[in-house]
Amino acid sequence: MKLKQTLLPLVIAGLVTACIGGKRTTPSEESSSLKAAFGNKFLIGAALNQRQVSGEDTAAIAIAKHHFNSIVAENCMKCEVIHPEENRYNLTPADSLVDFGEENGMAVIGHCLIWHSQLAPWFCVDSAGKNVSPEVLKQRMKEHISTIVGRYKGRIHGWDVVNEAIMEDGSYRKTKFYEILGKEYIPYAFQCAHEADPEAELYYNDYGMNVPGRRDSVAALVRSLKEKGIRIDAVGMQGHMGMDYPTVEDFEKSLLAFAATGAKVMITEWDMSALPTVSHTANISDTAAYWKALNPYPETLPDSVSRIWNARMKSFFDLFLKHADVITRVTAWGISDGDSWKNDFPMRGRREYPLLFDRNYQPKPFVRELLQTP
Ligand code: 9MR
Repeated sequence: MKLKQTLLPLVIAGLVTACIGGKRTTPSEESSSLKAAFGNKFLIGAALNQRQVSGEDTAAIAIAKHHFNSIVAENCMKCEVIHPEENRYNLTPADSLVDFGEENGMAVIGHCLIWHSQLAPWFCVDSAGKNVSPEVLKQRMKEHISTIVGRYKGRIHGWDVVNEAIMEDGSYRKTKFYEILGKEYIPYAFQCAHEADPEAELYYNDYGMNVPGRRDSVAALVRSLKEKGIRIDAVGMQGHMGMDYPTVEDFEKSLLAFAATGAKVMITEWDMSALPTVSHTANISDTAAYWKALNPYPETLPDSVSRIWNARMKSFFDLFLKHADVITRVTAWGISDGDSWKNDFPMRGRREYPLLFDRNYQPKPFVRELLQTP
């Protein structure tokens, strides 16, 4: 935090204005940006958190404006935040996000309407804690979706309608929605979203999409929605990656399998852990040793690791460019390393390095390479 504050004026000065030969220029005139370089291929976006939307994290905001032409809500549109009680909506944070995107000419993405996680506790149960009937759940889903989608009608480019509903083995995740409504909750959610804003794009979004079971089942789901005449525009491949997963080849296979359904593909939550994957079942009985394994680079990322990380990120970006005919958006899950959810996963307080900009808001080497800036 201290470092951020000390560097802030410099960073902002560097990013926002430059003085060349007495003429003040904006960053887009002065240097290349991701959106200038790749905006003709696909939307290029980032997830924003509340500190950014509220304007507190000015350095991140400067990066967002300079480099990205799309934003997505990292948390403020999730059910537990936006609709915490049956008769209470908390729309102010989402309003600010949509205003910010609109003021800056960005495609705003809504995330997410129906998800088992970060679901408000009241949503699927009655006052005694028992599952509500199918009719009541459908009524609640309709009310939730039509209120939120309807509020931003015409202002949101597209919605993650259903998030993370399919397991690795291809079966449906046994969420409350599934328990009460069966598979039909998915087409129903898409239908409600479409009715609330017929112009908005609609997406199915999931992680670990390289896994064959999930790949096949998601492709089948998209086909069945299309056969029913239900709008689905794209499959969101979240793209939470690590140093050892997925392979570019497996990721490409899934990308092509989704494109073969006729839907577009979006890379919706891109980041790559730079830390070794530590298995939950790792046989480390000593807590200190386990913590060290989880948090191996508490000061800085070693050059040797950084080189591999950057090469891997570049390979994936090259893959996205190769398939720019079917990929309509690439979105990073955050702006700079310090903000990433990965610092707290699977344990709080790790030092992670997963995003396109480092803790000092500087572009990583592969980003500079993409922009051909030294
Ligand atoms: O980045 C989000 C983090 O701030 C939240 O605490 C977390 C809660 O589940 O959700 C994170 O975002 C998730 C996204 O909404 C859906 N895909 C997985 C993302 C990382 O967990």
